[in-house]
Amino acid sequence: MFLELITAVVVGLWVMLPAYLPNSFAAVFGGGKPIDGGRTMKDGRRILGDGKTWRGLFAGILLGFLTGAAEIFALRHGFHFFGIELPGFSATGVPGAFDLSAVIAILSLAIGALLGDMAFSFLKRRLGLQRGQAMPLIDQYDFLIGAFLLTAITSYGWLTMTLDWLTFIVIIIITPILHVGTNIVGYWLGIKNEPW
Ligand code: CTP
Ligand code: MG
Ligand code: K
Repeated sequence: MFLELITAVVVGLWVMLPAYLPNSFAAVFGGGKPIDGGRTMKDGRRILGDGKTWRGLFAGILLGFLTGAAEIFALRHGFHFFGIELPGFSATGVPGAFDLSAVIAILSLAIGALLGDMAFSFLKRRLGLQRGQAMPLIDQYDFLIGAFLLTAITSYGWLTMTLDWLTFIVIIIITPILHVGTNIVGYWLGIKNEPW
């Protein structure tokens, strides 16, 4: 049971890395022109706000893609985690296969994460929350919801083949912990404006 749990944590982190990194790197490389162009809606509030920028979006997508590509490259060279077999991203199930299905899965994890983050910023603005104001649970899960949704749409077969229920539940439990942890570090380093 203990080994199963460790395996689920390692596999979960491995598979979600192309979704986790875009989010953190949007905060590092973000800034500049906001995606909503500064526009407001009828409620008088910004569509998305200054926290969602083109640079953050594209830096995130690029970094997510490069992360996934690096993981595939590592698998091709026989990388494993202390004997734990790591899954690939291709629907063929072959670790290290860098085909169209793998590219689609990686991009879906990265783009889905950033779109989820954007969608919930839209919701936060409609609820009257300022940019950066905390919305517990949503701030920790927005990108994960987006990543799972888009990946389920484009790569459902790969997703169900790769994540068993235990790994899926482990991802849901560790994601907010990781998110809060990295944001506190980002805040100390002066990268994040708020520690959430
Ligand atoms: N960021 C960005 N572009 C994105 C996403 C994030 O530039 N598409 C950067 C912004 O500098 C943002 C930071 O990453 O401030 C942290 O992201 P997040 O916490 O999601 O944004 P908030 O500033 O908290 O804004 P919101 O209230 O809309 O979530
Ligand atoms: Mg925030
Ligand atoms: K967010």
